[in-house]
Amino acid sequence: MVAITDVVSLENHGEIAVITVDNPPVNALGVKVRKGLADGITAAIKDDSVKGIVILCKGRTFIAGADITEFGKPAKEPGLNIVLDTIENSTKPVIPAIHGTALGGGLEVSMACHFRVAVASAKFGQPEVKIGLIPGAAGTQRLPRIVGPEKALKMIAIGDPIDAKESLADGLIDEIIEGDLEAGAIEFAKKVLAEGRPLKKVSEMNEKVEAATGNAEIFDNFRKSIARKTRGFEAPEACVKAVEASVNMSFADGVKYERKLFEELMAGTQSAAQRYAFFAERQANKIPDIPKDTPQFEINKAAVLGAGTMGGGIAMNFINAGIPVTLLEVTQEALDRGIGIIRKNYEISAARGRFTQEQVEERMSMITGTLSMDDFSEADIVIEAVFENMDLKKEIFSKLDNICKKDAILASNTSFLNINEIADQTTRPESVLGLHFFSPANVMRLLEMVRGDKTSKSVIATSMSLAKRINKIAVLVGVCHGFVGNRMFSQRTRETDSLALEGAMPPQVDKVLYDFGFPMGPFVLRDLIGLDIGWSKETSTGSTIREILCEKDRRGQKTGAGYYTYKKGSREPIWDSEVEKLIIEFSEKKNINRREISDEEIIERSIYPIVNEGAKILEEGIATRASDIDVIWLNGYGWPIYLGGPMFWADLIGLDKILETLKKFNNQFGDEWKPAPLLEKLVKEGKQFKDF
Ligand code: 3H9
Repeated sequence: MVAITDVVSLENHGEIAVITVDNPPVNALGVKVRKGLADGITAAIKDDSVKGIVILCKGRTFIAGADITEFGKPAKEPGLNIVLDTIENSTKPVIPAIHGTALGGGLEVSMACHFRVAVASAKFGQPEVKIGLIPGAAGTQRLPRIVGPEKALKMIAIGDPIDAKESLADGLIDEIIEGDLEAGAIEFAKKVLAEGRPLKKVSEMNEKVEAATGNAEIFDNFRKSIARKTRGFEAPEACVKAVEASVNMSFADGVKYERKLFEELMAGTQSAAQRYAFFAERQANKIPDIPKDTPQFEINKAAVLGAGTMGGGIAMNFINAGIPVTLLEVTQEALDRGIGIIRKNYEISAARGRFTQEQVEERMSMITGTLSMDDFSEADIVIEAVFENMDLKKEIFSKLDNICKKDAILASNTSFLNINEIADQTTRPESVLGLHFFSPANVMRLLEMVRGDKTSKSVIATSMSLAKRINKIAVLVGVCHGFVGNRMFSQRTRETDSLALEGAMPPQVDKVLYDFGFPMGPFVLRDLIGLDIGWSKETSTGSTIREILCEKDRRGQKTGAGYYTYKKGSREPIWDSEVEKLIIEFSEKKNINRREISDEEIIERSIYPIVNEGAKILEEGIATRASDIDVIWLNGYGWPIYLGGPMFWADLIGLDKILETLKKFNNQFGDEWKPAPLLEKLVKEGKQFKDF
């Protein structure tokens, strides 16, 4: 075996040369891999004893793409397109042997080869759009030539991978290898040689793109189909344009056009934000004082206390991951209702073709309903999801302490309350932590993990692994009222309420924040969640607009009216003069002089206090890093990923500009606007949140 570079080697197996890439963790196409591939192929071509070439990867996956950490830095030679030309122009067949994921540049390498083989579990995709880019090494030109422009549009502009079976049917691979991949790929290469198969150069396969020439409808229809989902994003449209070029331009011109679009996106802030988010999510897993080898507990059985919307959603996460759940309610009626809703959710998924009726039954068989906490004695983890009442939670944890086995993790789904107080009700506060799921808990990916003063490292390490298993993105935070997400969010709620009273009616505020990139405005969101959460008729004093609306039985979408009204069966908010009148009267009663409020002020008033609170949270050590706060906002609060999260966005806007505005509002509106000392410090030192 010959080492070509540190990470690429070459070994001849008779007449077949095998080039092996070994660049953990995901064999990304860093400069050493690119150089190794180019030099390895050149060496194999020069070697007369070699008749065919196989490209193989060590470790968990085939090449999973370009090395994203190299992006935004000066390019190093050889560029990937040069490597791909070397491969495609080889006079000897080149065949990638694919396992794991051939993604991005990895798929582009494969498509420059003459044939492709893979194991049955392999996946293939061009996910660049998810980091705000388009494929940059001819992927937008080669993929349509193999799978056709329509399929290529989906794969490139949406970015989801396809499996080996589908790839075989589409001609993206030539054979699925059963058994040993390397041996199978060598066998395949020998077969190609024995049969004297002509070398397929994808760049010259024009049949599928020519068939679509002049058919602009393909692209128009596709644009329409993704418009809603891709609102605000730049990369999807660039993907469509590049695939369109594969139909309307020569291969060489298409590659040049693709490069231009790729470079424009690479230089923009959206891709920078999306790449930041990619690494931020992975960084959140790493907790400075909890090493990777921290001992963990086994989690095979879960228990959930409370079968309401939240408890039911939480239970579904475990079931989906194959972990059986015991679900507790106080009455048989509530239990039946809760389990009924879970079944209904699964049935809806089955009706949409996500899984079979048999799988619905299989999942349902993993839930055991109970009215007795004694049935929690075998659970490895218990999650309490009852309503937010400290006394009730204390009582529950004291009981759990008596019933649950030693080493069981005792978690509360509280979204505001003090985990330390709850933990102190038990004789094992080290086993207690907060696991704050977001509604709907079976859909939302964020899990805010709250570390109590005494929570053990093993409990945190186990919970982090468990989060991955149940497909959540976990972020560890400390104890404070509302933790990170809700503490910051309540700043926005306060300000949007004030804005309405000062002159910006809900439709204006909603439009500004929707245009900013949130999935919906704050008042529409409140109508959706329900205005009556935490409200009761008995204690209502009509002291806020929300209370007045609830008193009028305008409790949100579910009652057909909240801030807006809704026609039966429709989610379309309709502005209502009655609410307008009510807000104006309320302003008058409070002696608030209504005025015209600019859209710019709405952004400053509703987003800057989020940033300011984030700075306080960082300073207090409630969040480990600014990027953790951003992961929370991206995955739990609908912050648009192309703006990176509030802390990333603040760095982009300029901390000095934000500080200046906070000071202005501090004079105008009072202490709530006092700038966080950390913000002042960073500005003074010319630093950003990312430096903290
Ligand atoms: C591209 O290819 C552009 C081309 O058109 C060429 C243009 C010229 N680079 O996710 P995991 C790290 S753009 C650098 O936890 P999993 C990751 O940070 C690229 N590092 O594992 C993590 O590091 P750490 C197109 C990367 O098993 C570790 O690998 N490709 C890259 O759950 C493990 O990652 C993509 O967008 C990378 N490309 O999932 C694919 N990828 O351990 C992006 C991963 O220090 N990657 N790392 O935290 C993925 O989707 C997933 O990582 C993958 C594995 C499915 C591969």
